[in-house]
Amino acid sequence: MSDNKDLSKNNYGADNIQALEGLEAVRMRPGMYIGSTDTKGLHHLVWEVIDNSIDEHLAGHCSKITTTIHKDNSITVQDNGRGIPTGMHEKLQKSALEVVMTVLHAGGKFDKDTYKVSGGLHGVGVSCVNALSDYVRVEVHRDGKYFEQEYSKGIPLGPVKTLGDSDKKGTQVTFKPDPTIFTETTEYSFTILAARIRELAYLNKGLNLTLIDEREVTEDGAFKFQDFYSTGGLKEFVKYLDETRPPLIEEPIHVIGKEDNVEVEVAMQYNTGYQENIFSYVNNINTREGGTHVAGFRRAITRLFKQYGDDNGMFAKLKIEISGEDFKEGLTAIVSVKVPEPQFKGQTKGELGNSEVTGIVSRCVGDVLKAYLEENPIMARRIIDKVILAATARHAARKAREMVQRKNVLTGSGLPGKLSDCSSKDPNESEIFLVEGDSAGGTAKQGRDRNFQAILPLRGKILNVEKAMEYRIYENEEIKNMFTALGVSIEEKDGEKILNVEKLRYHKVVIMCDADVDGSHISTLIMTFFFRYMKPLIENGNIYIAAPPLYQVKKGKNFIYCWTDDERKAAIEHYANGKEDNSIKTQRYKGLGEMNAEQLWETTMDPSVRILRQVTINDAMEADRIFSMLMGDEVPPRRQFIEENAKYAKIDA
Ligand code: 0RA
Repeated sequence: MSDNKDLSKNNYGADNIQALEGLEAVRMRPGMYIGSTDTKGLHHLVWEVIDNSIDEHLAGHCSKITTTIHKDNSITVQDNGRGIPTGMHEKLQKSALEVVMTVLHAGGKFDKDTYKVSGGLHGVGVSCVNALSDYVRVEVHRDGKYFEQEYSKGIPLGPVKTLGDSDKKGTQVTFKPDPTIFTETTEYSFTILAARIRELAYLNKGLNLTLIDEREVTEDGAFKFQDFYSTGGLKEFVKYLDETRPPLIEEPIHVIGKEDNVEVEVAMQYNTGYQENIFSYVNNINTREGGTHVAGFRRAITRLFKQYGDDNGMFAKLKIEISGEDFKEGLTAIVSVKVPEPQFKGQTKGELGNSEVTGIVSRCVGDVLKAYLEENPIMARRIIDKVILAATARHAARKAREMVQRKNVLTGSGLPGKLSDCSSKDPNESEIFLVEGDSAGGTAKQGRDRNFQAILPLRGKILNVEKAMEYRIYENEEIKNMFTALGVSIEEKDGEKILNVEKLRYHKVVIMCDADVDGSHISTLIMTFFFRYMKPLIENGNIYIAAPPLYQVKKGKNFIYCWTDDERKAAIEHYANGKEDNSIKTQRYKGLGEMNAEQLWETTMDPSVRILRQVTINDAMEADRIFSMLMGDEVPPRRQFIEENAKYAKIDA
C-alpha cells in the first residue's frame, strides 16, 4: 500500500513526540488510566483489548475472540473483526493503525449508532495497553493484506509493515506487561480471565470465546484451554448463578426487547432462598451501583406482581402493606442494556445515568411479565406466596431488630456482657477481636493490650445466615452481640435496608479462629454474616482475619514461630546448622487454646509482628456464588475461597 511506503521513509523519533507525550502521561500515572497497577490493573490490560474486539462484535463484524496466555505471561487477543484501519490518517500523516496504537483516546470509532464499551475505566484505548507494555505486536488482516507493527513501551520499533496478501480479516494484539509498572505481579490468572470471558459469552450469545493457557499442558499434550459459548444468553447465565440454589419457578423468565435504539435483555429466576442477587450491565460492562436500568426493572416487577396479586385477591387477608422490598427475596436477575451513548455516574462510575432507560426497561419487562403471569398461573401463585411470606417476615424482622436496638438503650451501656472492651473510645485506633470459643477468648483477654484491643468471644458455630430467614438472625445471641459490640445498626429507609456505620466502635474487626478446618469453617460463617448483613464493612476494609502461627521450633531457650512449612524447615535448618541435632523440638499449634496469653500476643495480636489478612470483595458476583457454594457440604472450595479472598495485607496495614 502506498501509505506504507510513505511511512517507511519516516524517521521514528521527532514526529512521534505528540503521541509520546500522551503515553508518557499513562506511564507516569497508570492508576488514572487502568485503576491500579496490582493484579487488577494487570488484568485490566486484557479487558481493554478484549473490549475493542467486543465492540467489533456489537457492530456486527466479529464472531470469534481467542485469548492466549503465553508461557512468559504475555497475552494475545485475536479477533475476526474488521481489523484496525491501516490507511493514512490525514491529519497526523501516518497509518491509522499507528494512531490507534500510540495516540491516547484515538479509538477511531465515532459512529454514534453502534454500541460501544465505553464506560468507567473501560474504553481508555489499546494505546494505554501499549504504553504499559514492554513489547507489543499488532497484526491486522484487512483489505486483502496482512500488516504488522511492533512497539516497546508504546514507541514504535519501526513502521507499519505489509507482510503479504491475506484473505482473512481481523486483529491480533500481543502484549507483554512492563514489570517496572506492574511491580506487584505480572502473572495472569486463568480463573480471573475465565470468569470475565464466561460472563462475556453469556452477555453476547452466539459469540465464540476461547481462553488458552500455554503455561499448562494437559495429559494429552495439548495446552489447557476452555471454550465459552452460549446459545441461551442471560437465561443460561441466571441458571449458572443459581446452580446451587433450588429454583422456585421452573424456568427463568427471559425478556428481550428494543425501544429507541436501546436494547434490553433481562433474565430472572426466583429460588427458595432469601437473598437478592441483581447483576446489571451496560454495553457488557458490569454496573456495580445499578442505575436507571435497574430502577426500571424494579419498577416493572413491583408494578406487575402487585397488580396481579390485587386482581386475584391474593393480598386480601394480609394486614400489612406489601413493599418493593418484598419482591426481592430469592430473586436472581440479570439486567443488561445496550445504549448507544451511555452516561455513567456515581463514585466509581458504576451507575447508569440515562434517565430515558428507566421507562424503556420498565415497559419491556412489564410486557413480558404480564403475559408470563397470565400464562403461568401456578408459577405466579408460587411467586406471590413467597412475596406474602417475605412481607410477613419483614415485619417480624423489624420487630426483632427493634428489640435488639431497644435493649441497648435499656441496659445502660448496652454492650454485651461477654465483651471485654478496650479503654480507648476512638474508633480509629480501636480494634475488636472476634474469638472462637470462650477459652481462647480468655487467653486473648489476658494477652491483649487493653488500651486499644477489645475481645468478643463467640460460642462455637454461629448461625449459618445463608440459610436463615432474616428475623432468625436477630434471635441469635452471637449475632446480636456482634451488632451491639460493633455499634452498627440496620435501618430502613424508603423500604430499603441500610447499614448505619456512623457509630462503628472499632475500625479494625479481626476474626481470630483456630488454624484448622473447624476454624476456617467458623471464619467463613462469620465472613458470610459480614457479607450478607454488614457488607459496607468489608467494602471499607474494616474486616481482617488473624493468622496464628502453625508451629514453634525450639532449641533450648530459643524458639522461632513459623506460619508455613517452608518457614518450619528453615527454622530447623537454622538451629541445626547442617548438623544432626536431637534437641530441636517442633510444636504444632492445633488451636489458639494451645498458646498462652504471652504467645498469643507476640504472634497474633501485637501490631508490630502479627500478620493480618484483609478481607476484600474483589468481585461481588463471584463472591456471592462462592458464598452459597461454601455453605454446601464440600470443604475444598470453601478452603480455597478463604485462601484467595483473604489476601495478605501488609503487616498491620
Ligand atoms: C478503529 C476503528 C475501527 C475498528 C478498530 C479501531 C478496531 C480496534 C481493535 C482492537 C482490537 N481489535 C480491534 N478491532 C477493530 C473501525 C473499522 C472500520 O470502520 O472498518
